[in-house]
This record gives sequence, structure tokens and C-alpha cells, in this order.
Amino acid sequence: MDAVESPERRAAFEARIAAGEVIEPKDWMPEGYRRQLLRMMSQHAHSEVVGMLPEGNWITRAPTLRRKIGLLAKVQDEAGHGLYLYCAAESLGVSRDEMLDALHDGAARYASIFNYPTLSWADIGAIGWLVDGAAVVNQTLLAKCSFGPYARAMLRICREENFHRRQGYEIVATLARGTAAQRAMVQDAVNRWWWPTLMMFGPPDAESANSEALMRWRVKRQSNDAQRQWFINLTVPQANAIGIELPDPELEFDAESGNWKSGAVDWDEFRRVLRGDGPCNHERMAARRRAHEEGRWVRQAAQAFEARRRTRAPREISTTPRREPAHV
Ligand code: BYC
Repeated sequence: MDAVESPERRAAFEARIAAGEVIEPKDWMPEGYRRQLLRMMSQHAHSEVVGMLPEGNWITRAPTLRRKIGLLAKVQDEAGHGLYLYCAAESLGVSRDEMLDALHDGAARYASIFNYPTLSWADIGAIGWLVDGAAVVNQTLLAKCSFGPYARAMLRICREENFHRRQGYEIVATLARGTAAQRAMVQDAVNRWWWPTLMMFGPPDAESANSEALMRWRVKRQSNDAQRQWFINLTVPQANAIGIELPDPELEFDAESGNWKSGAVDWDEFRRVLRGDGPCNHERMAARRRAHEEGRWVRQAAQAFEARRRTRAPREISTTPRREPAHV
């Protein structure tokens, strides 16, 4: 792609965006658009991969075989989401190795939510219901974003995230109908995960440095606060339906706007987590770096296998029709 920027090129690009056209990797794009997409997609990919850690902790401790199968599948899905997103980001000319180096060096971010611990089995329900629920709101909008590879990756991811949300809600609802101890456990999990989930949507609009450019380029289709409000409106009735209390005494329905008004988010806590001072930042990064190191031999073996496959003469393909095996 010719990278030279001129006012005419920029205007033509903005006109394509305004007309709702989808931008593909080989199309001309301003460097700012490319940089913003790379930042967001790589950050998103890292979040999926780091996001496997808090839930992965519970695979060996799931209470039933059915729950274990569900959790295993969910964690595997998150790995798949990371792969789609790294591929989408690679289409802009940055290699996966470079992106992973940035994560491991601490130069790239991942979602703040994954710096909180999973203390009980009920946390697995709360993550599915709330965290994946928030992801569905955010990613349903990203599925309509202006960059083709990102939007297409989101379509499949959203289908899977919806399933994750439902399995999480089912766990929470089952515990909420259970014994007094189970009800207390699930209420405690929701109390701990509610506010960090609201932080997932990013800082308030007035402090969101990237929103203006992202909204103009139709990468983001709604602001951080609008997405947060949409999520709260969806979630309050779900909590009420199963007798779970959301830990916000100021939560109140505003008939005029049709919104559930919430109390203030602790943005100091959010900033602390982003600075690396959350409850599990060090643990998560250490686990990620260790997994990368321990997987080195697998990457080397895969590369050696691929190199050998490429140098071997292509096998002759048989043209004789294959016969069905005889029935005995
Ligand atoms: N965590 O200008 P702003 C999942 C940073 S994975 C950390 O508003 P933007 C799942 C932001 O990067 C879900 N950092 O940013 C996986 C910026 O700093 P830089 C992950 C955050 O981009 C496994 C600064 O704060 N989803 O669902 O306009 C199991 C100012 O913010 C966060 C995505 O990544 C945060 N929460 O808006 C279960 C979705 N929020 O980079 C579930 C894609 C803000 O300038 N990303 N920051 O140094 C987005 O939609 C947007 O990037 C955000 C932030 C809404 C997150």
C-alpha cells in the first residue's frame, strides 16, 4: 500500500467511511486509522488469551462433568478468538511475534477485568454472565465496524460469546436457587465482578482519548458510556429474575430516559489496574510469559515440520475412484 497521505486521499477515505463502505487491508488508509486498529485488535486478542487464565484455574475443580465440559469448551473458544483477532491484526502488516512481544514487555494492554481473581466456582458463573455479557454488547457493535477483517472476526466471536453468556447465567441461576451457602457464594461473586465489569467499557466519555477518532472512522459505533448504559439496562432485569442483587444502592430506574441509572464507578481503581497495580496483574503476566516460554518447542517443531513439508516433492494424487468398504 502506498502510504503517502494527502488531503485528497484523506477526504476520499473519509467519504468511503461516511458512505458505510467496508475498508479492506489492501485499501489505502490513513496511518492513524491503521495504528488505531492495530492497537485495538492486538489489545483485544491479548485480552482473549489472558482471559483464559482466570477461568482455566477452575477446569480441574468444576463441580460436575457437564460443567467441566462446558468450561473446557469455553476456554478453548477464547483461544480461538485470540487467533482470529491476531490474524485480523496481521492483515495490517504486523506479525504475531511482534504483538506478543509487546504484550510480554508490558507495552501492550489487555482488558483490565482479567486482573481480578476467581475465588470460588460461582466466579465462573459471574464471568460468563457479566464479563461475556459485556463482551457481547461491545462486540455486537464491533461486528459493524468499518474494517472488514475485524468485523468478520466479530461475527463468529459474538455467536460463541452469546453461548458463554448463557452458560454463565445458567450457573448463576442454578446457584441462586440452591442452598443458603450457594446463594451467599453467588451473591459474593456478583458483588466482586459487577464494578470491574462496568470498567470493561473504558473510561467515561470525557476521558476517553481514542473515542473521537474511532467514532469518526466508525470503528467504534457507540461511546464507552452508551455501551455501559446498554449493558446495565440489559442486566438489571436478568438479576431481578433470579433474585440476585447488584451491589449498587443507587441503582434506580429513570422513567424519563428509560435507563437504569447507576452509582459512580471507582475510576481510581480502574487507573490503578491499568498502571499494573490490580490484584493479579503480576500473576497474569508471569503466567503468560511462562506459557509462551514453555510453548517455544511446540512453535519450533511446527515450523520445522512446515519447512520439511514444503521441500518434499508433492505426492502423486491417485485418480482411481475409491471403493466403499465391503459390508460384512
Ligand atoms: N482495560 O480512549 P479509551 C472478552 C485503555 S475479552 C484495559 O476509551 P478505547 C473475554 C485504552 O486502551 C474483551 N485498558 O480507549 C475474554 C486506552 O489506553 P491506550 C476485550 C483499557 O480504545 C475471555 C485508555 O484506556 N474486549 O470478552 O477508545 C473470557 C483510554 O481509553 C480498558 C476488547 O478489547 C480496559 N477495560 O476504548 C471472557 C474490545 N478500557 O491504548 C471474556 C475492543 C480502556 O490509549 N476494544 N482502556 O494506552 C474496545 O472496544 C475499546 O478498545 C475499549 C476502550 C472500549 C476497551
